[in-house]
Amino acid sequence: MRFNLIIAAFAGSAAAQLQYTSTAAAAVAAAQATALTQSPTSYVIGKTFDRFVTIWCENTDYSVAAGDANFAYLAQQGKLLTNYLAITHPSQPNYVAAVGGSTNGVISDSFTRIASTKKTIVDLLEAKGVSWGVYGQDSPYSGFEADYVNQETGANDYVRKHNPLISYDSVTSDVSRLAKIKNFTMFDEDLANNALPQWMFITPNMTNDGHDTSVTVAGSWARSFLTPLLANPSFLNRTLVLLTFDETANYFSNNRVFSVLLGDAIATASYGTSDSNAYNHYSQMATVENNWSLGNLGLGDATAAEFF
Ligand SMILES: *[C@@H]1O[C@H](CO)[C@@H](O)[C@H](O)[C@H]1NC(C)=O
Ligand SMILES: *[C@@H]1O[C@H](CO)[C@@H](O)[C@H](O)[C@H]1NC(C)=O
Ligand SMILES: *[C@@H]1O[C@H](CO)[C@@H](O)[C@H](O)[C@H]1NC(C)=O
Ligand SMILES: CC(=O)N[C@H]1CO[C@H](CO)[C@@H](O)[C@@H]1O
Repeated sequence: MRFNLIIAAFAGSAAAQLQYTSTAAAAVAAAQATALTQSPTSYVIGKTFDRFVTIWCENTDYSVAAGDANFAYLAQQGKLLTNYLAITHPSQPNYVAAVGGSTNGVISDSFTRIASTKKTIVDLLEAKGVSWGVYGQDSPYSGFEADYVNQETGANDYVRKHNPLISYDSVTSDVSRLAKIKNFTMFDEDLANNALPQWMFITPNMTNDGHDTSVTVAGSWARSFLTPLLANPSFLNRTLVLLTFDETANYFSNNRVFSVLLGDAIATASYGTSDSNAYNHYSQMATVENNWSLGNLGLGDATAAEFF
């Protein structure tokens, strides 16, 4: 896995690209065949929801997302949060913070590892028996720790920096935790088997999250991904969904990102309404921690406002 990452770092030149696709493809195929993958389920009853799902798109200012027809449509299917701020720039520390209550000193998108003494929401969830999973679109196998390009076009596809847990040694040093860091093939399988976990973080690929494309692509993807799920009882079973963005594109703004709460945990009477309370990425942790009485990490999660 480290080997793939090193190869990926050379992927800039055409020759290196070729080396990447041939060498890494063989290594990936071998690992794909043996990678441990796990989908344990649980039904720990929460106070207001029994499942939490967050879906992250990329690099879009609030007003730009609000102006997209599909994001605007989704806001009508739930409650819009009009004062939700990302934590920082660039991407990676926002993902890291949303599960660890702190950016843990991460200030860039470069390869990073966070010391095993640093805890995450996973420690709290596991202590109470709440199942969890990360689904990263186009990751080639469960527990993959590097970056992965589209094997036909060479385009950036799955990236480590958008995976919230993969930089934490407390996660990657544990094979059964790595086995719960999966791809969308596994999401489809888990959904079909009614084996989705109670807490999940979903990262679309670099096309669908808008990173390498536009808000139009991200909005269209989000609507098409969510619409069938919001009608599927093996997804929607006292479920709270938070659709958000990692950060704004404009580094000189207050980092306000367009965020919508969806799912049957939201009363239909509040569909199409908005909430102007101050939230941030730590609010996801605060909400989940209170819902299942998980305690907290004593970091950003301990002081953030919870949703509702
Ligand atoms: C997704 O992960 C599973 C489990 O490791 C693997 O078998 C499958 O081939 C992966 N799907 C894709 C499209 O790479
Ligand atoms: C991302 O996924 C979509 C399918 O949802 C696919 O069409 C697109 O090619 C993928 N992006 C990359 C870079 O492979
Ligand atoms: C919904 O959740 C309950 C427990 O809260 C569980 O018993 C039931 O099997 C779930 N239904 C589906 C369709 O997942
Ligand atoms: C998000 C959520 O469900 N919050 C609730 C968690 O439980 C506390 C205490 O019962 C409520 O006050 C919150 O509204």
